[in-house]
Amino acid sequence: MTTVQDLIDRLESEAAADTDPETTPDVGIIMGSDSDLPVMEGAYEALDALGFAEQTDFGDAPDARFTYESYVVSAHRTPELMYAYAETAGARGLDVVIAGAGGKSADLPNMTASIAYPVPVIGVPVQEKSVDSVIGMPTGAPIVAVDAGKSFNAGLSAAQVLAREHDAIEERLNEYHEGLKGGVADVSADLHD
Ligand code: RP5
Repeated sequence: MTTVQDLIDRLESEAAADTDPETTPDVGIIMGSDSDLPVMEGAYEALDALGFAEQTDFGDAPDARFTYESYVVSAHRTPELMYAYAETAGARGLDVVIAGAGGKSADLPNMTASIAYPVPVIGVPVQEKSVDSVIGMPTGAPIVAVDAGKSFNAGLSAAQVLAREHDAIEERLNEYHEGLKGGVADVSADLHD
C-alpha cells in the first residue's frame, strides 16, 4: 500500500534529481478528493484536445512533447502532502498547476498558490459554494481562478501559460480558437436557413 509519506518521499526525490526538463510533466493537476474528478475531467479534456498527454512516470521519455500529471491531494486530510506537492512544484519542472477543490472550505487551490509561488496556480472551485474560498486571497498572495466547475477553461489557461514559451502550443490554441469561431458561424448560418 502506498502511504502519504511514500508520496512525499517521491516528490522530494524528484525535486532533488537533476532530471531533463524535457522529460518532466509541464502541468500538474491536483484535486482535493477523487469525488472532484467528474468536474476536473474538463481540464484533462482541454489539455488532451491541445495535444498534451498524461505522464505517469516522472522522468521517463513521455509519449508527447507536452504532458500533465495528476494527484489527489487534500488540504485537510493530507496537509503535509499538499505542502510537499506545492513546495516542490517548481523544482519538479511544473510550469503551472491546476488545483480543484469543493465544499465551503476549498483551501487546496489557495494554499497551493501561496506555497508554490511563483509557480502560477489556476484554481477551480468544484462547486458554486467553493468560489469564495478559492478566490478570496489577501493582497500579495495571488491566485488565478476560473468559475465554478469550469475546469475546461483551467486547462486552456494552463496551455496559455505554456504558449508564451512554446510556439507549438500557441499554434494549437489558435487552431482551437479558429474552431470555436467556425462553430459560432455555423450555428449562426443555420439560424438563417
Ligand atoms: C473537498 O471536500 C474536496 O475537494 C471535495 O470537493 C470535498 C468532499 O470530499 P469527499 O468527502 O467527497 O472526499 O476538500
